[in-house]
Amino acid sequence: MILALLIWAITIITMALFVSGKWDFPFGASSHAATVDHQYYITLVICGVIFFLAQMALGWVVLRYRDRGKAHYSHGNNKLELLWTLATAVLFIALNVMGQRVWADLRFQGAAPGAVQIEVYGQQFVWNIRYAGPDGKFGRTDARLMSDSAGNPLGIDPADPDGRDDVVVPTMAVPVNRPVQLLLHAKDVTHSFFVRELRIKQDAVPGMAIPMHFTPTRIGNYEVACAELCGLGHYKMRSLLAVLSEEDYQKWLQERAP
Ligand SMILES: [Cu+2]
Repeated sequence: MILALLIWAITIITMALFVSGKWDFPFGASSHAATVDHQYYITLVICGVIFFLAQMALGWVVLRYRDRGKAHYSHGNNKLELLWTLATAVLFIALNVMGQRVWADLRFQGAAPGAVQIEVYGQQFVWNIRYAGPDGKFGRTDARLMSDSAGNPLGIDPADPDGRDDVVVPTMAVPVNRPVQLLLHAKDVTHSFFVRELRIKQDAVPGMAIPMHFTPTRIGNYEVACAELCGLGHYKMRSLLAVLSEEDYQKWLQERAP
């Protein structure tokens, strides 16, 4: 009897914590945030209702059959097993099909023309952000020229004129309401570029250049965190993303010109 009450109590407290909204997402600051949140809440509500009913039923069975005499052993039921396996499969496949639309759009479709082009490089344990500078062209890079101590962590080739005005900084700024095209790289191990308010989380994988785009809709400072355990210093691998007005963004870029 105590076990049944405990199961019910834990279930109700857990549900109440979710419903209270205390640990909800922070506000969304990108154009796709509402779609991601909508998909998340559909999943949460469906799973929440099923979880609640299943736990309540579990408590009821514990209470109802607490005397050994009432319960009897059964060999299982193939029809029921088939039913809940199929129901679960249909539910999860449907949720995936619904969710992949926004996921794929941000990764497989390019950003709108005129998007701000930014390269993101993850390495143990910092982020380096590269802008193409006034010429709009990224300079050539060469892994053999990479040197943190010489101030060239990305290995930009000094012989290439396209690279001379490239801006490489440890923090990121983007103009509000303009599409941004990111290209993610990793120098050593897998990292993950994560900004909560933008609803963006994407792995940066060594040897790959992974595109991703978004449009920031709210001016402010947001934390960039590494969301992939990448070594002993993983906890301090963070940066800052500033969403600025177009004017402030241009000023920010100019101040950092080499
Ligand atoms: Cu990392």
